[in-house]
Amino acid sequence: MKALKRLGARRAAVLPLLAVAALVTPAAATAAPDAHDAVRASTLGAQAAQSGRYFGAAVAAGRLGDGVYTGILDREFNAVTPENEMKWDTTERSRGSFNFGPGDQIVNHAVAHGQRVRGHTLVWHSQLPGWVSSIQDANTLRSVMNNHITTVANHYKGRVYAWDVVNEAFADNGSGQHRPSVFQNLLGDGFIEQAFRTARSADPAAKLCYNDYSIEDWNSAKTQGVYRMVRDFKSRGVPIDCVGFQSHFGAGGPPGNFQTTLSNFAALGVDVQLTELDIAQAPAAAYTNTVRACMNVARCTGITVWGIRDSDSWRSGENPLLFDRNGNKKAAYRSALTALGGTPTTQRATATTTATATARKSAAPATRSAAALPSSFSWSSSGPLIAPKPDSTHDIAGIKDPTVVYYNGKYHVFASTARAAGYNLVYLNFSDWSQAGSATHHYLDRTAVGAGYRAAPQVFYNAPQRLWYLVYQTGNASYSTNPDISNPNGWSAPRNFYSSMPDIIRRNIGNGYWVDMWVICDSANCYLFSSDDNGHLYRSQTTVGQFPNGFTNTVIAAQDSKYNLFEASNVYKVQGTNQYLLIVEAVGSDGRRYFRSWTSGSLAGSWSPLAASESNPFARANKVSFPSGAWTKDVSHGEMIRAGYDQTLTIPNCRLQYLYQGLNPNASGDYNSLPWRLGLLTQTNSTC
Ligand code: 9MR
Repeated sequence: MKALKRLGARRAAVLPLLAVAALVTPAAATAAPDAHDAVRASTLGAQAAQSGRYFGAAVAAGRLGDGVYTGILDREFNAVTPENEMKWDTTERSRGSFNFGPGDQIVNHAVAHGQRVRGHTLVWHSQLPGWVSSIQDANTLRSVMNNHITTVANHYKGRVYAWDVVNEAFADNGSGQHRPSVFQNLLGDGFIEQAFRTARSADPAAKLCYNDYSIEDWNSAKTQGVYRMVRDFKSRGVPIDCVGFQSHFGAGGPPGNFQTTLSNFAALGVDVQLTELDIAQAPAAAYTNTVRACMNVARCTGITVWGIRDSDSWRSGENPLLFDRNGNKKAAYRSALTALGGTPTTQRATATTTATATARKSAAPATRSAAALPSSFSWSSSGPLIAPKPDSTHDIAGIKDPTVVYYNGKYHVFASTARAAGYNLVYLNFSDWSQAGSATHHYLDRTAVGAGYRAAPQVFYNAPQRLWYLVYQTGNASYSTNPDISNPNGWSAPRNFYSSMPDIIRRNIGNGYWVDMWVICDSANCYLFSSDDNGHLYRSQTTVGQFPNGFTNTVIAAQDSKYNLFEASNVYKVQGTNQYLLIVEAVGSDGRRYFRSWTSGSLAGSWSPLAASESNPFARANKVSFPSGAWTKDVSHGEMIRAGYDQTLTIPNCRLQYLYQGLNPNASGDYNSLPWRLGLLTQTNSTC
């Protein structure tokens, strides 16, 4: 990111030559920018994410060893619900003795793959151990229930985004009343409220949901009963955030008034979700109608199917899911993806014929998607999506060096703010790229991060520590931590990774600058990369356990001439492969910024060129189409849209997206005052 006086001079010198080319901006004024089109995705989770929603699946811990199963899970879904592993008969089979093993297996998998977890379920009359159902006095049951909720919610705090606090408490008999159960019988109607209040105290950050089946038809007595309860809770301040509609449908799909039901509940001030979707025989039209009902309701924030392949379903005889027994996509899959706004690929669409299924076994979707990255790349760019928002005390000229994670239904972006006086940091979040431009900018110099030189941020969640880290440069390599990424005031004051610049950097930096610190961890170690604007990429190492302390063994990880290996390096794990990707910003022969790329089998290994030259770059303006106008010739410092958000920095293995800084080609002058803007590249040559 560095302000480079010498480069500024160099760019000024080439600008007159570029002026003619810069004017050849095809139809810039007439093409309507459409961020949505630019980011249309080809998997369920990625597409749902474009509208700030999630697409999840019920997961069984016992199937996590099945590669086809996890291949689909990690490619398609960005949320999971443990199918049975968090139920009372597993978590507290005997009183006071808790077993989180199977639930942890699923949560660990989800955290490692950037999937959010819906906790299912804290209080349910079914799958309840005999010792609970045979309790006979209210006081004992109340304390047992409260202790169960508190202990389970505490264990998963920070890792479960929403809980089905109470499941299926209403009767099917047309009364609109609660069903009989040990909870209802001993504690009365108030047990649901009690459960929600206890859950809120145990994990104040988790969303608390009521979950039930056969409440999709607005006219049914059961739906009305649940509606009255939610209305009552909201009016009395009983903590409830969401209602889960299980959506176990017959072949006819959802009732015609399902969307009405969803909007009526949403209007009470709760989010709604489809939590256990499956449809007998999976008719494509029934899936379309179901997904559309959710998409048409702003507060319908996610859909979870109750299993992955038909053979994984609790009603497997009815083939109700999106993938067949071989893991092939069914017609229902394509309906669901299309209804989400995505584009099913032709290649995948052919993968469903049973005649070819056997022959395809070795090339099942999961296997194919785990292919290594290609060796050349082409892209399509959005227009500028994020521009500075100066206020009375922040006269910002450029917004730069973005880092981004998608977490809890939102993109969280941190970036450098640049002005003649120097650099600091800004934070914004939004649920959809089309809203990026209208997001509020929170200036971090007003927080404990502090004023002065802070730039080039990198954000990630340290899952073992359950803590967010913001890494940035201050002259040293610095970081702040925060338990809640969405709270800009939660960041700690800066601390340094090193006591001073490591010797090897001091010896090699020449006239450069020490910039662009980047942390990535594998299962054993964390690595801190940095650049010196002088042709060197450095790498230090510590253990995952010691992080953020103990960075030593600083070495030169890669070197080239100054402008060929300049700055802004990103290092990522490629999802589903044993490949790591390194990209480093270079300065082209035209003075414009572009990226080169390398891969390695290990973070401490040596890097082999992937698309690493000016003629075959990883990302350079001449390999980018600009449907809404060629607004930049620089493809400069940015961040990949990751598949997850934790310290492993995992990115998808296809249809990459890169948030980058670009610049009006006619701009010139002081480097710090250049009008950098942020745009989004989407890979156009991926095979998925
Ligand atoms: O899919 C679950 C199945 O494996 C269990 O045997 C069953 C036991 O009751 O529960 C199934 O999941 C249920 C969910 O937890 C609550 N809503 C109804 C689901 C289907 O029965």
